[in-house]
Amino acid sequence: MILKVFSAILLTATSLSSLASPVFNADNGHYYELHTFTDDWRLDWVDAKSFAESLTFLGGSGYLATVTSQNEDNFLWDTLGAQGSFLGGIDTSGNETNWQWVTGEAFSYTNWVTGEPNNWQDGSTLTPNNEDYLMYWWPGNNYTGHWNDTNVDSSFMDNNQLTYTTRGFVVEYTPTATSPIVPIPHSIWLFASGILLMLKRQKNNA
Ligand SMILES: [Ca+2]
Ligand SMILES: [Ca+2]
Ligand SMILES: [Ca+2]
Repeated sequence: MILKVFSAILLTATSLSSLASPVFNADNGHYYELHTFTDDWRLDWVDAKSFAESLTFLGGSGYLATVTSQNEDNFLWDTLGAQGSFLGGIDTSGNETNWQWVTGEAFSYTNWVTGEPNNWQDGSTLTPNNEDYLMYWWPGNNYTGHWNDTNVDSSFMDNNQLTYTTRGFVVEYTPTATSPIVPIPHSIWLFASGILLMLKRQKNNA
């Protein structure tokens, strides 16, 4: 019985610690994690927002990342490697006059690619949805580290091929707990279950 319980705990510990840990930004005390789309898993900006808000870490709810300073911007691009990811900005006006962060923080710091936001091909046959959602652009001349407005799922037709400009999204956490929860190393669980096994054998032999 005890062994069964320990096996269950061991299994739980293994699956918990296989999750990627959010990355800490010492400048503002926030944590960030990159979620990358696959061939089988892709979300539009609205669903990515809901997904982010369903997550918690250290007592704080997740949200699509808000980039409110040069430091945070540099951290996301350089340390997290967030190029090509959705961010938590939305143009609620549809005409570039009311960009907002999902958290309600002031949309005062900006870092657009020159010429963006540009509502590229809004409503055309290439991109039926309007460009009202924020993403990091990809590295390149004048693009590196900068922002682009894209449509809700970042899709467009490229030579008759459905193509997406985003490869994922960034979740940010503002922790309310003071210290990270340190996962118990596998070796300790293995050691504990080994001891229990040994005790059981001794009892059976007695
Ligand atoms: Ca932020
Ligand atoms: Ca727009
Ligand atoms: Ca654009």
